[in-house]
Amino acid sequence: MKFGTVAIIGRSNVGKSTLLNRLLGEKIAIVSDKPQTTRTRILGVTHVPGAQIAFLDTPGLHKPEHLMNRRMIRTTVETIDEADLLYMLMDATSLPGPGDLAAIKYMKEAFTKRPRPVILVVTKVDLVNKQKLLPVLESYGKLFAWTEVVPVSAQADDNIDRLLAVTVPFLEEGEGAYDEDMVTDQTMRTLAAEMIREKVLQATEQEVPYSVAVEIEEFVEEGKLTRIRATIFVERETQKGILIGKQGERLKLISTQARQDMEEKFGMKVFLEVWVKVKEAWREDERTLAELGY
Ligand SMILES: Nc1nc2c(ncn2[C@@H]2O[C@H](COP(=O)(O)OP(=O)(O)OP(=O)(O)O)[C@@H](O)[C@H]2O)c(=O)[nH]1
Ligand SMILES: [Mg+2]
Repeated sequence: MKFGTVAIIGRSNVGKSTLLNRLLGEKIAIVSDKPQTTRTRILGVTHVPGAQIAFLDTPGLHKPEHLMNRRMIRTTVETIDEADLLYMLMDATSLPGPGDLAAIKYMKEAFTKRPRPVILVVTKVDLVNKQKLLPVLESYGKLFAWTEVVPVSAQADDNIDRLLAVTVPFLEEGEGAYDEDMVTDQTMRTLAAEMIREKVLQATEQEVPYSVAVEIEEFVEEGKLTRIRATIFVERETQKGILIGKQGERLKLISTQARQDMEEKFGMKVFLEVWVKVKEAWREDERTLAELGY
């Protein structure tokens, strides 16, 4: 039996969480087209013949502007430090940019302290044709002495099996650290909060996605029905208005979509009540960040 931890790292929006979900064959991390979707470290455990792999999804490496963002970066740096192996993600639809170079800098710092395999995973290859892919792979390939380079599409499930196959030889001999049936360390409450946040990110633009946090106030299982009461925090009155929408339309859509996801994931009927509250500058507030688990 082999076991190892693999940190999935890279700049915001490269497709880390989409890859994690694909590697597990189950959606446990929320995904959106807005940068800074993932705010915490997310554990996902999978089994392949002869091995257990613990994947750690991380917040994207970006320039931190608020205390929350500094926490996010710290989380990623700590996760890089503890992982046995790194997947560094780069986006096939663009050439290396400042965000990628900054991400590589973080990786190199950890690598210098403790060298270990770093696999370059070039993502979203479904979006580029074969001729365009070669020069992209070449320019990313030059940025570091990568252990392996694996182009994948997490969305189209392309080459994921190859990524797993090149990973297994680098794992150490040993028993898995987690129970056979454990998939993630997130509680149902956390999953529920994240499902709501995902719908908010998908339904809003500009600064709203960054200003939103979700807290579960009540989570009660009553026989076949689960009663969930959640609060969405925003930073300003105007954001509250946007979130609620004309005659409450947007909030209704967000909660309906989130409830459907919960019912599917938890396999039970859900009664979901969602409130919106203004909490000024919560992203700078130690206590609120701690309460939210950031
Ligand atoms: N076409 C295509 N889109 C992808 C693929 N992987 C991710 N995406 C899209 O890219 C966007 C970002 O995906 P995420 O998985 O949230 O990216 P992330 O790196 O986790 O982002 P942060 O958590 O914000 O750092 C979403 O709109 C995804 O649907 C892929 O393989 N193909
Ligand atoms: Mg993510």
